[in-house]
Amino acid sequence: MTPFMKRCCPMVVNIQRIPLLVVGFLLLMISFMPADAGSQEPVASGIIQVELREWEILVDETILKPGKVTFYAENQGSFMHEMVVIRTTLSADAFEVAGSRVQEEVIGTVRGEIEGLPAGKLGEITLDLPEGHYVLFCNNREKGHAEGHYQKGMRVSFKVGSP
Ligand SMILES: [Cu+2]
Repeated sequence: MTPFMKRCCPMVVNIQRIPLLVVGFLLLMISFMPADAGSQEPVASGIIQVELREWEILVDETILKPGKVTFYAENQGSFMHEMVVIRTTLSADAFEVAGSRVQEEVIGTVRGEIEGLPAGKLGEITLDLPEGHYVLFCNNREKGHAEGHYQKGMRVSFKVGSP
């Protein structure tokens, strides 16, 4: 068998697979079509991506459907961080602080947290969240720093329920 023949045979097989490829492509197209483009509906995925760094927390979704929500957090900074999920009526920048740390039990209900996430590491947690206003924040502090991570800006709001 010549090298050409060897290359030729897989092509014959590929031609027979074309109808399957077309069906697969169409299914892919349908799955990417937005159900209701431009609306402010809560996202259905129940997944929220979180980036932690000095000194901010970024999220890719700010409105989620009630129920199971999985947080994928990545520490993109160079300090150790954490991610506390709290349900509270207070805005993200209005928390009571004592000794450069947020008084978690005073400001709302802690629903869960990823503790001690080292620089460059990923953390994951799934929580069952009822409707409400939530804040993600980091409650770490550095020795010798007057302000804790929360005070330096590591906090962000999100909502569970209708916009
Ligand atoms: Cu932090």
